[in-house]
Amino acid sequence: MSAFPELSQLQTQAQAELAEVKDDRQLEAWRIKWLGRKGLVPAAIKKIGSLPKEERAAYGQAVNQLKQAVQAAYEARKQALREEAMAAELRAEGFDPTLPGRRPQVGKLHPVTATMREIIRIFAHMGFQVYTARDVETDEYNFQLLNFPKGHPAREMQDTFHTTIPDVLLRTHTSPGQIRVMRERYPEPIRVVLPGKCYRYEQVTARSEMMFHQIEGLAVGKHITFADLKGTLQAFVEQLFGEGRRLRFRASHFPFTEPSAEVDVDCILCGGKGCRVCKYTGWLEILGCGMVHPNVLRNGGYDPDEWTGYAFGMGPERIAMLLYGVDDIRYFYSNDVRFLAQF
Ligand code: 2NM
Repeated sequence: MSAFPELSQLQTQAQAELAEVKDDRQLEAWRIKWLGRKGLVPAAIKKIGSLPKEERAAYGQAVNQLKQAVQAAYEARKQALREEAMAAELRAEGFDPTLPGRRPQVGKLHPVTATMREIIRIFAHMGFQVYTARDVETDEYNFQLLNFPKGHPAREMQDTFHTTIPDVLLRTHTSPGQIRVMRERYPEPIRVVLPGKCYRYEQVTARSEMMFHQIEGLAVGKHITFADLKGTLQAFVEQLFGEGRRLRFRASHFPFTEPSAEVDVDCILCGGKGCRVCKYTGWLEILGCGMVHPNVLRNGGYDPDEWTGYAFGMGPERIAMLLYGVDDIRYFYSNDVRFLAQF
């Protein structure tokens, strides 16, 4: 640059004037004077044309450097002015951006919800769809179509919440949804799980609440057997409680399945040796199941001479109690954050 002292001087002057710029308006005036179409820098560039040929290359390089330096100085000043303006605005508002942030409290899933989602995830991976049915049901769907005729003792056992409308009630189990699925899907084969709330008018104790959840499963097809049920439940239990878990099927009775069974898993705490959790039996009861009763298949629209099916049902609260070592179901619904925050 020393070869063209007039260019060095231009740059020095431009920078000196830029340092005096205090606001956007002055900055714009400076830009027009130095970089504008008729500004001093473009004028210096135009001078190339009037120089002898031998000097043009060296001058062109020098003037180009000048232009870039002046432009960079302009951008830097513009950015600095913007930051000063922002800082002034924040100071005026009394806002200090250097203070540490306040973390918002983030909630988490209720342990029963987390358990239900895990159970649903496992069945979804085995090809089961999720079907969400209504909580308010009719006597017909909640009992009659499930092979609980009027006067059946199981109906009195499940003390029911009735509404002011005759024969309209809160479902006592998620099973009425099974009839709805069958009536909707016939004549397709079915593989669904039905999660949801159930209601029973009974004494609240460490083991039972008036509102609780169920997850039921249903498979209907042309060749479904009890062996399919056993294999599906074995796979489910191993994913939920760990590989190598042993299952025990005990003969039982439900109105909507025949044959019926209750299923135990070897105690997840002691592995079967016997402890307080399994009441020294080595086994934990975790679900009920069976082959769908011919009457129930027929009520769903499926001819039991052509179709078979299995069904199962479990209580997510009970499973959450086993998974998390909770010994009283009432903790789940007492809304004590000290309890809920542990999971
Ligand atoms: C259980 C146990 C055994 C069940 C049966 C049906 C239906 F409607 F398909 F027949 N739904 N759920 C069932 C069977 C439920 O819960 C402990």
